[in-house]
Amino acid sequence: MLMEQTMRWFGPEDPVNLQDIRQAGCTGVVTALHHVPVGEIWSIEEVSKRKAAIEAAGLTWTVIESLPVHEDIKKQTGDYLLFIENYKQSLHNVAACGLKVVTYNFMPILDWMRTDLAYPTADGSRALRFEKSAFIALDLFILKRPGSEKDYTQHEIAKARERFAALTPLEKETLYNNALMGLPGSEERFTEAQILAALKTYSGIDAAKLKQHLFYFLQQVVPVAEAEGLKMAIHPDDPPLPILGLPRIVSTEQDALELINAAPSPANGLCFCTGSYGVRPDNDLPGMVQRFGEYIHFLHLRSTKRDAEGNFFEADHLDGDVDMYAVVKEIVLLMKKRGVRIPMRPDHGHQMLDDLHKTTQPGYSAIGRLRGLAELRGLELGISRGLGA
Ligand code: DNO
Repeated sequence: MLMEQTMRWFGPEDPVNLQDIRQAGCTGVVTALHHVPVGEIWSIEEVSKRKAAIEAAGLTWTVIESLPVHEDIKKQTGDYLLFIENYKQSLHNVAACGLKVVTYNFMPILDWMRTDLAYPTADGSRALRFEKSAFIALDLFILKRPGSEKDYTQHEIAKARERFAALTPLEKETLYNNALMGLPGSEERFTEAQILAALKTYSGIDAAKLKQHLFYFLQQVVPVAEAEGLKMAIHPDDPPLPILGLPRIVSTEQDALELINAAPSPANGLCFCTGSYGVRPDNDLPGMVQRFGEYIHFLHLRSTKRDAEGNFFEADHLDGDVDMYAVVKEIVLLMKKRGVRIPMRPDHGHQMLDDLHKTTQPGYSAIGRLRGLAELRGLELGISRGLGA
């Protein structure tokens, strides 16, 4: 029994089309209604239309990535009760259309973040990278976030100052755009004034409070998901550490355990992203697969390579700090035990070969993901046969 192989598809506007994804060897896609504003209800009509288009291309759609959570729910401000009701209605509607897994995240304001979208690797392909000094330079010297210097050590500030001094105006602009003008899948773009204003709205919300808000949200929506036969799958923070003074609450095994315990149900589960959790050396990934077993409903397989300064870049899928063999082995054993195929996608990929000459979506070009998928599929088949699974 092998994982269900999918790729992320951003909808009709995606330069990588459904046929490309099928030719990569996938049987399905994961996608979202990106045109529906965050907080609004996903209607049965819109979901079925999208599903029919995917099925017409010979693919399936069972995993949503993402059904986004409105900022008011994260802050418990404004119309958050209404947005929770809308979320529940969307769950009813997507279940009525036969969807099975709902990926979401609870990262305040910003979804995933990188400082460099074209980091040259040794073989000439381009990777996504998070460079700590560049990020701190952005925070301290470009955004000038009030109070930001309290978040860093003297050593970090000195390094960031040096880094900032060496940046050309164009490099400063690129850094800003990379970090704050929205990576694929995140619906947000911020001017400097907008991001500073948004950050201010979190001033009274620390990690403990944000956790309470997440737990409240789960206690509301998980029973609906369970009754509808849906599985909720929370994506971890990426990177898994506080940024711009914002609390981050899904970064470690302990965080994941607490959120599951807050609304215990098989419907309250995880999107196990090895790339995000794997940035922290204190996350034992194969052990987490063992211990979270029945709560893992979707897999993002990707590896990062970190250094002592707190930088990381996205390595090839079978390289870097993630022991992908050990992770995939645990997944094979888990699926055997549970008797289910867990959907996976090769997460991100390098920009390489012909894609180097194309305008591609950072992390989501076709060929790099195809390489990742091919390697992961081979790894899984070998492990699976070897174990007689
Ligand atoms: C980045 C993605 C995330 C993810 C969301 C899920 O490549 O993994 O944007 O889709 O955080 O809600």
